[in-house]
Amino acid sequence: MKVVIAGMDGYIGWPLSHYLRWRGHEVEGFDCFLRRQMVRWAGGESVTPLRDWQEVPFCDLRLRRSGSPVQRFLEGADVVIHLAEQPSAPFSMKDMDSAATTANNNVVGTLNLLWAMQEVCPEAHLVKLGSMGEYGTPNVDILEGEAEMVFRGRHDRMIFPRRPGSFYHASKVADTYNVELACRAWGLRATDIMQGVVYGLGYEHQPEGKLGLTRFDVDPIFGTAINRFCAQAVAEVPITPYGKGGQTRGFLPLRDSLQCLGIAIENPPASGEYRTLNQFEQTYSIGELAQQVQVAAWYWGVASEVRHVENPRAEAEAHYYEPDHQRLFDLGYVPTRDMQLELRELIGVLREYRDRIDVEALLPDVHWSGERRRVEYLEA
Ligand code: USQ
Repeated sequence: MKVVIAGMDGYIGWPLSHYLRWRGHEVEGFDCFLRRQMVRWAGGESVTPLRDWQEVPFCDLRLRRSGSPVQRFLEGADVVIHLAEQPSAPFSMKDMDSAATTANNNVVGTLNLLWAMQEVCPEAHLVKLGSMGEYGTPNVDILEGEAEMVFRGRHDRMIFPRRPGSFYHASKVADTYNVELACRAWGLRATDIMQGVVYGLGYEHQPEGKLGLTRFDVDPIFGTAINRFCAQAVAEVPITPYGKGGQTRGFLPLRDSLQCLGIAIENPPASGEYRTLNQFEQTYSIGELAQQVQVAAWYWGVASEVRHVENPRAEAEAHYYEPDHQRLFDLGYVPTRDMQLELRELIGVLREYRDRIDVEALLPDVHWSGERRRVEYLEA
């Protein structure tokens, strides 16, 4: 199939392009390098060195005009994978400008892509990266797809309710409704992936069989929980669960994210169908993950400390969490390997880049309340 990846320069986009070529697909892609810029604005830098940006064609999804580069890229596409979004919750909660940049980049970019697909490749399959964080942590099970609604004796089926925890996650909710509408109105076919938190940096399918390494951010704006915890262990500073550490999320290794996206592509929905896939391997609490990282670090002889810090976010720190995630397993998803093996590999690679981890910049200073100050460690 001819696959076009919007956002090919990112954490998932670049390894995905290699994975899909290895699966026999013809892959093209583009990026506007916003992620590289924003990480630098936030004072961070990928721990792994980045390839030359000229290896990926430039195209900005937000710039829409007839005959624009976006449309030219989409000509003849069987699948369009949309990863070209600002991915950070803390960035979106920093200030008004960051919230607006998030909404503009994500919501307007997605709308432009939808209109371009409707014009150029209406039969193509859109695979859109959403987030498990769209649902929040409701006190009921989270369904995968529509929910039966019963109100005052009448029934209907509607998209499962959302309660996003940041303006970033809210931008993904807006995307969800826009993509679903495009399927109903124009007959587009789409898979909306509600992805959990991805961790790891290694991927296969490289020339000479070498392990590929994707970009790896560990700063408090663009780094995510497990990746940050591993970097903290390697840098020999405390691992920092926020608050009580009972926050529970779905997680999956990068390799499994690639496998799941491949499965979604190779099993498309029907024309006009809007399909949701909840994409994660297993749920863990943040406190459990800190311990898992401690154990993996110990394999390398590194004794790490876990110290809780005050939680800069507004989120439940102990809650019910039961999201369905059967559909990908039914389509053939087989988790690649044990979390400890993945964490060991990750920590082993990070040890080689130890000097590139900026220890001074690891504690967050963006609070959901609007405050800007470094968080404090909590009493043990
Ligand atoms: N957390 C800590 N300590 C840290 C970093 C994070 O305790 O040093 C906690 C957060 O408070 C939160 C949880 O870990 O409760 C997850 O935070 P995160 O920064 O790893 O991930 P999140 O902000 O939720 O967003 C990430 C990706 C986003 C993706 C999402 C999937 O950046 O693109 O959509 O994971 S999910 O979380 O399921 O929404």
